Amino acid sequence: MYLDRVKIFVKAGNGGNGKTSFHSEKYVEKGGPDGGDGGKGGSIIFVADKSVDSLIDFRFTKHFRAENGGNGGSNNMHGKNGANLIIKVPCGTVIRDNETENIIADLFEDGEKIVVLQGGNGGLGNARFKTSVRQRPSFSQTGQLCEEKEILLELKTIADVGLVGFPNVGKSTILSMITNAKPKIANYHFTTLAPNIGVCKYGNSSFVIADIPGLIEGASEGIGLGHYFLRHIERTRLLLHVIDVSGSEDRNPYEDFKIVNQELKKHGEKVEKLPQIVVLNKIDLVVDKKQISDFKNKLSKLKTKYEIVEISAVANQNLDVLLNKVIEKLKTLPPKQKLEYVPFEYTRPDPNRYEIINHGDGLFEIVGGFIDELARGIDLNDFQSFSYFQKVLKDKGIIKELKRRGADEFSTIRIKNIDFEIKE
Ligand SMILES: Nc1nc2c(ncn2[C@@H]2O[C@H](COP(=O)(O)OP(=O)(O)OP(=O)(O)O)[C@@H](O)[C@H]2O)c(=O)[nH]1
Ligand SMILES: [Mg+2]
Repeated sequence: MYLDRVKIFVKAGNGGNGKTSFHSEKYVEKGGPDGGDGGKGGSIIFVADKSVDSLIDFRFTKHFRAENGGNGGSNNMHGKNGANLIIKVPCGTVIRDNETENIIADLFEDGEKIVVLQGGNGGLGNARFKTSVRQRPSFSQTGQLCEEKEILLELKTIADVGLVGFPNVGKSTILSMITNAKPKIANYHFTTLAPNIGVCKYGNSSFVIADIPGLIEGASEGIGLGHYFLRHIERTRLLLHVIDVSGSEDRNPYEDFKIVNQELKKHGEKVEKLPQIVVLNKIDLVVDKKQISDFKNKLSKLKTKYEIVEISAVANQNLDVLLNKVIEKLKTLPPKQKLEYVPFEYTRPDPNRYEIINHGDGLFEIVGGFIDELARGIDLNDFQSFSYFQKVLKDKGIIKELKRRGADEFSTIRIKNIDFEIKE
């Protein structure tokens, strides 16, 4: 099975918790706070790797989690940072957020990487909350939690040249003759069931060429193997439209040419507009040369002008002519390009923003990134922690804002799942 589109789940590591502890030593009473900070969680990083050529590794492994940060320890011991998780994908993998289908990255070049999810920050240990008036803070902060995200990996092969045409016309044979690829070749339709890629080295030039399954009438409606695999030639620069000009299967080569072009058109503008070199294959089987001139005549009457090369792939006839043409043509074409997209990023709520929601009946709820962050450090059963929390609300102007919105000492203030009252 060829896998070129797959959903997976990724999660960055949570931050480790800060520690609440006090220095203890024989004969030393009431040592100061010495709780260390939690470590940072590992991030999820994708990297394009040329040694990976499909998404098959993701067939059964669907969940990827980076390591959590370690908790802080006594003696100001910092928690261990969680290891990043590096996930290798083939060059040409487009990474999307599954929910919105927004593109996060198009990993194009070997070694290109992207941090898709940042690991959570570690919580601060109680030593960090020591002030002149709070000598022995009895609270610390918990680590930042990270959500799991569902992402979509889609392989859009990067090749300079794409081979298209009806089944059995000799596409894979051409690939096998001009590259080191060893595709399956046989005298029946749909021998090729998934894209094959090869590198053609010729003289001082080289290019990457992709062979995809044959197209038949109705491919865009899913007939045959459908047009599914056309995504692998979407970002080629040039197509070789291969024709069995001998009509060896009692087919009409010109009809085939029109049908395949129709199917390319239905797949979309990008593929339709790609320049084509028309490759008339199997000339070794052509008895009456008129077959070739008829085909060429018909082509010459079309608005689009095509370059035509006559070859026999099995007899290795004129393949050098073809290669010279391809290399010359590629020189005139724009380089391979990434998709055009505005990169989508997973963001955490802004840690400075908050919002007050008046639910009526004296209930006010405060939400937002500022509250998320603050809530990591509150233990309402702890007097000190609660006082610290009220102070932060006051310093930030939130108490004032609550009052302006109509809250008084009888109102219930809610953050997360905690209710409390304003204390003067
Ligand atoms: N006589 C002759 N036979 C050829 C030539 N090129 C390919 N063939 C034969 O045509 C048959 C089909 O070749 P493939 O290369 O598998 O064709 P394909 O276009 O990849 O076919 P699908 O993968 O099924 O779409 C094989 O039996 C080849 O040996 C040629 O130039 N001359
Ligand atoms: Mg084939």
